[in-house]
Amino acid sequence: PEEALLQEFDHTIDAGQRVEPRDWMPDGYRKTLIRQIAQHAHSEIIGMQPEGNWLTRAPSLRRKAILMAKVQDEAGHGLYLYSAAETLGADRSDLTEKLIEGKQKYSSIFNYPTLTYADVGTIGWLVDGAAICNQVPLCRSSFGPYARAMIRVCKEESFHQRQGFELLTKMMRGTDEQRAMVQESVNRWWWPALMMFGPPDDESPNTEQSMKWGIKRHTNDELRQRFVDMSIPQAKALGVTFPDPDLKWNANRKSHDFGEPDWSEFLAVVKGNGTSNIERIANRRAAHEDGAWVREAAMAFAARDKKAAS
Ligand code: FAQ
Repeated sequence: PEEALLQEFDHTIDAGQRVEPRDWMPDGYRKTLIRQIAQHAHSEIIGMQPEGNWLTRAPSLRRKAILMAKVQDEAGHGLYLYSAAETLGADRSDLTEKLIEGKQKYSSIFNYPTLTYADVGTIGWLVDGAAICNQVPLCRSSFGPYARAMIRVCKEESFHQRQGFELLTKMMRGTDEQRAMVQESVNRWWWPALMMFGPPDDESPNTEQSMKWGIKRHTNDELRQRFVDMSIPQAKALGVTFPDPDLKWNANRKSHDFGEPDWSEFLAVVKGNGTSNIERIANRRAAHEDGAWVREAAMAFAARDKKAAS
C-alpha cells in the first residue's frame, strides 16, 4: 500500500496540485517542510528585533506608526507560519524551544545590528525586497497551507518594501548628511541581503530534492540573480550605489554580473558567530520566559472552561 500512496503523492506533485495536511506524504517531504517553515517562522519572529530597536526613537509620529505596523505584521507572519508547521504535526512550543536552544536556524540577515534610522529604510527596501523575491514563487509551493500563507505574507511584504523605499527617497532628498547615512547603510546591508538566498547552488544540499518535491520553485542562485537585476534600477532611481566593483551589465546573459559574497562570513553567522546572534536569542528567550504566566493563565482558563462545560 505504501507504494500506491507514494504513486498518488508523485502524481499530485507532477500534476502541479497541492498536497494537503491530511494527505499521505513521504517522511522526508514532511521533515523538509517542517524545517523550512519553522526556520521561516523563526526568521519573522527574530526579524522583529532589528527594526523594533528603533520604535522608541522613530523621527516622527508618522514614521513610528508605519514602523509599528510593519513589526506587528512580522509577528503575524511568524504566527501564521507556526500554524502551517502545526498542520504537519509539529508542536509550536517544541519549535520555540528549539529556536532558543539554538537547535533550529533563522535567517542570517537578522544577526546584523541596526545602527542608524536609515537601516529601517534599507531593511524595508533590500531585506523585504529579497524576501519578496524568494517568497512570491513559494505561493506556488506544493504544500497547500504554506503556499496559501505566502499569498498574504507577500502582500504585506510589498507594503514593507515600499515603506522602506519611500523612507530612503525622503532621506535622499534631504541633506548631504542624510544622503551619506543612506549610502553607508546600503553599503552594510547589500552583501548580507545577497546571502539571504542561501549558499550557492553547488553547495546547497537541500535544493535538488526540494525542487523535485515542488517545495522550492527556483534555486538559490536563480533568485539571487533575479534580486540583483531588480535592485539595480531601484538603486539608480534612489541615487545610491552598491559596494561591488564587479557589478556590470552582461549583454550576452541579459543580466548583471556581480561579485561573490563572502561565504565564510555567511557560514560564521549561520553557526551563531554574527554580531548580534547572542543578543537576538537572549531577547527571544527572555520574552518567552516573561510570558510563561500568560501561557499558564490561558491553560488554567481553558481547563476551567472545559470542566464547566462537562
Ligand atoms: N540564513 O540547502 P540550502 C523574512 C541554511 S525573510 C540562515 O540551500 P534550503 C521577512 C539552510 O536552512 C527570511 N540559514 O537550504 C522579514 C540549510 O540548513 P539546514 C526568511 C540559511 O532550505 C523581512 C543550509 O543553510 N525567509 O523573514 C540561510 O533549501 C524583514 C543549506 O542551505 C525564509 O525562510 C540563511 N540565509 O534553502 C522579516 C524563506 N540560507 O536546515 C522581518 C523560506 C540557507 O539544512 C524583517 N526559506 N540556510 O541545517 C527558503 O526559501 C529556503 O529555506 C532558503 C534556503 C532559500 C532560505
